Amino acid sequence: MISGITGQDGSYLTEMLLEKGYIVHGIIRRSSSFNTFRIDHIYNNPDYLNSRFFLHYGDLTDSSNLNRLVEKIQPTEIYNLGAQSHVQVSFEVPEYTAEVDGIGTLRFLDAIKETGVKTRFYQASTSELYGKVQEIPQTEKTPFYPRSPYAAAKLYSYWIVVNYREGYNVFASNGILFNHESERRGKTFVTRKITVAASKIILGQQDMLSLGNLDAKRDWGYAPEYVEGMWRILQADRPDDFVLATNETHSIREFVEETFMNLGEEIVWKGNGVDEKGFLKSSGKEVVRIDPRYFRPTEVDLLVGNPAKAKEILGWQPKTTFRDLVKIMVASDFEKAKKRSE
Ligand code: NAP
Ligand code: G4F
Repeated sequence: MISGITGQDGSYLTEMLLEKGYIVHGIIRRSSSFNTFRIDHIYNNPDYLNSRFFLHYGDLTDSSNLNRLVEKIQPTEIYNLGAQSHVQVSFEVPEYTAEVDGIGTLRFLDAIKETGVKTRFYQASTSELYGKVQEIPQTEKTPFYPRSPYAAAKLYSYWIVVNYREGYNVFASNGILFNHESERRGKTFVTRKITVAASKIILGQQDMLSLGNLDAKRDWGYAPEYVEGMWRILQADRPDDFVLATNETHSIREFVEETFMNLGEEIVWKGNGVDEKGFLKSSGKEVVRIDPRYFRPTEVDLLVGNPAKAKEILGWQPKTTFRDLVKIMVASDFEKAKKRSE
């Protein structure tokens, strides 16, 4: 059973579990427009639909719905990936974010406890928990310091997972995942925003890429590898908490440079602070500028995770490098822009 099945991770996880022979039940939100584009190819596969792949309407804000679904489906594994997952948006809708990303997890865990269903529970915890980092690199033992309503809500989820594990013997684990991206990443997250915009700029379909803080650093991995890590977390002998990360960090500025490099262009930066601009070296055309609208009230300056525990206990390690990740995303977005397919 997967919440957040229509998201980046949900779609990759579904593919992986179906390939392993699982029956997958996904929770989708009712929407006035289509929100299933990442899983339509699975839905439209006659081998899967109504035999091994089922979708149910539901929402993490609705406990009676979650109770009913857990009781009806009797899942052997639950992956709680559903969330208002955008950090900047969480400053605009803090209460809703707390409801979904914090209390939503409690609702799920309590449904397991009250129904007595024997299952394993994966919680999509996050490197945002480290926020104003207390240690470099971050490990499972690094103290948390959340810096957004999103991170504060996820902090509650992290601890309620630990509490239900210790108090009620629920097999519940936290995957503390550092940023992971892909060609399916939502277009308002910075990596995909950059690869989509740069592709369109090169093709003459867009003039400018507006960004916020160029100097924040993230530990970026490739999403399909991270969902495999989620699965491994639930196959472990006992429930526990694991960091999944690459142990490498790069700035947004580097991501921009690497993206344009893949498109055959070099970026030259001029100016400082909000007046800084990025130009194509070949033509002098201005293509990147700073828009303070994308600054956050509190920023997470640097994330870099040490996945040694996951390697040792789960045999998990990332494979895709930063350079390969950018290459994969640019190749996909450039093709889509050429075909004007998204
Ligand atoms: P995503 O693409 O934004 O997907 C989020 C999913 O949650 C979507 O399916 C969304 O449904 C669903 N959702 C939102 N509100 C919901 C609600 N009230 N009830 C039920 N479902 C709801 O996120 P992602 O990148 O796949 O991330 C998956 C999970 O991992 C999230 O919990 C995220 O916070 C966490 N995480 C992500 C990263 C990362 O780098 N990607 C790192 C650490 C942790 P709609 O399609 O209808 O909007
Ligand atoms: O791509 P982002 O929005 O991702 P962020 O905030 O790191 O959160 C993502 O990763 C978390 C794991 O650490 C997840 F838990 C969370 O659900 C989500 O998937 O922003 C990355 C960085 C930030 O420092 C931001 O200030 O990029 C900076 N940034 C600069 N300009 C921008 C922009 N971010 C966005 N979204 N848009 C910009 O224009």
